[in-house]
Amino acid sequence: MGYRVAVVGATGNVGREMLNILAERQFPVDEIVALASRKSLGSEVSFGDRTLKTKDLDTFDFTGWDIALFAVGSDATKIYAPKAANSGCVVIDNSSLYRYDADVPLVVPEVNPEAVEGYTKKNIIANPNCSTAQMVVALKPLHDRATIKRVVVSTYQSVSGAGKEGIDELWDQTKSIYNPTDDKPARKFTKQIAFNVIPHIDVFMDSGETKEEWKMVAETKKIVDPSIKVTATCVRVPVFVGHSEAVNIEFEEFLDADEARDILREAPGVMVIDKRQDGGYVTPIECVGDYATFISRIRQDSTIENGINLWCVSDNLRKGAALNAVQIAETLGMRCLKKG
Ligand code: 11C
Repeated sequence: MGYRVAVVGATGNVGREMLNILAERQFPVDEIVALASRKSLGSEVSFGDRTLKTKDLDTFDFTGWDIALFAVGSDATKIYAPKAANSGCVVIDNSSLYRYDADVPLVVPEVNPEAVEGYTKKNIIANPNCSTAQMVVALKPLHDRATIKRVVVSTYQSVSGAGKEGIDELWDQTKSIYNPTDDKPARKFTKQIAFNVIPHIDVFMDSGETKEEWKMVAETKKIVDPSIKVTATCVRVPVFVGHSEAVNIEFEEFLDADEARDILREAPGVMVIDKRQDGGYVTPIECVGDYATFISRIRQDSTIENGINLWCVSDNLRKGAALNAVQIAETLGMRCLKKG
């Protein structure tokens, strides 16, 4: 016996990946429905070797459905997630709307699987931001060994983090560089993204940091440990899929780089590729379609007493969004909503 599962926002990049991953991982589904806004109504999406016709989110009745994976923006989530949750369906939400709500668990199953049990307060579980998800998978096993004091992270985030419009803008601008008569001004991003980098993701806050940077701080504290200090600089780069991060970690205790590498090799969800030679590290193009968080360039930071530097890369549409949501559903099923 399996679950009745709804995917909300099924025609978007993340919604499609949710359907792919549910099928790939053979999530025990008795019935599945793909929901979308009225403008995408009737479009078809794949679920394994089946084709699903999308249904109207606005009129859908969630009563009797077990789990809804939400991949729509915060505005639509605000309307439809409470509707689903109040009908008894557990919402796993990829937007940022509920992440910082004390009554909603924020879960990365390799890090804080036990937190899913807190879903009962609102019938909602939040999925973190993509740049946080991959980083905490790497931080947690190191924190357990040597207690992290402070993290300094710089991100190199792909345009797919900004949705289909971000992907289209990089593609169109890149083509227009070779065909200057077909000028494609920046729309989604605030500056040209083709052959450029932009130190700005999400809105600016009064502090001068961006919301993306703030999210990495707040979410790491909520998922791993509130005592960890994090400072982030988030940068958009002209890469289609795969976020990369240069992470500097300061610990309470000394941690040798070789030991850190051994710990990470054993850590759930982590793949270490760290050969200390030309090409012996991972770049985003190599992680597309994969489940793992890849770690390379593990080395001592000799400028501080107990420091390690590393390079962390993952598929932002998978571990950063759809995969993590499906893993939450699996964890919820194992711990709370057992079937059969
Ligand atoms: C980006 N990380 O790369 C963002 C996308 O809070 O879920 C995901 C935003 C979020 O633009």
